[in-house]
Amino acid sequence: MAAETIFSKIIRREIPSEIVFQDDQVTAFRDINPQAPVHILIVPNRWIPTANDVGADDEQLLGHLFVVASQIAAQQGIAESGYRLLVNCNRDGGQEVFHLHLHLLGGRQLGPMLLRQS
Ligand code: DGP
Repeated sequence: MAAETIFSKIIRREIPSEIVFQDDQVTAFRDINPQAPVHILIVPNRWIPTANDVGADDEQLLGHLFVVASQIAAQQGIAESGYRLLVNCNRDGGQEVFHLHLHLLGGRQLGPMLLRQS
C-alpha cells in the first residue's frame, strides 16, 4: 500500500525546504540534489502517487502545474535560454519519490534528453 511521502511534509511546512512558490493547489521548492543551476520541483498539494494515478478530475490541477512552471521559469530568468520539464514514473522512469512532481531544470545547456543506452 503506497503512503504519503516526505513531499507532503514539505507542503505542510513540517520540515524545511526552500519553497519558491505555494498556493492552494501546488507547491514548488528547490530539489535537494540539484542536477542543474535551476532545479525546482513543482508538486500538487494533493497526493497523487504517480502519473499512472492521474485522472480526468486532475486536468485543471495539472494544467495549473504547467502555468506555475512557466511563471517560475520566468522568475528564475531561464524562460528565454530554455529549460526542461520532466516527470518520472515508477521504476523504469527513475521515480524515487511517489508523490507526482514536475522537475523544472535549467540554467545550463542540458544536453540530450536521455543517456544513450540500449
Ligand atoms: P524523482 O526521481 O523524479 O522521484 O525525483 C525525486 C527528487 O526529489 C530528487 O531529484 C531528489 C528530490 N528530493 C528527495 N527528497 C527530498 C527532500 O527531502 N527535499 C527536497 N527539497 N528534495 C528532495
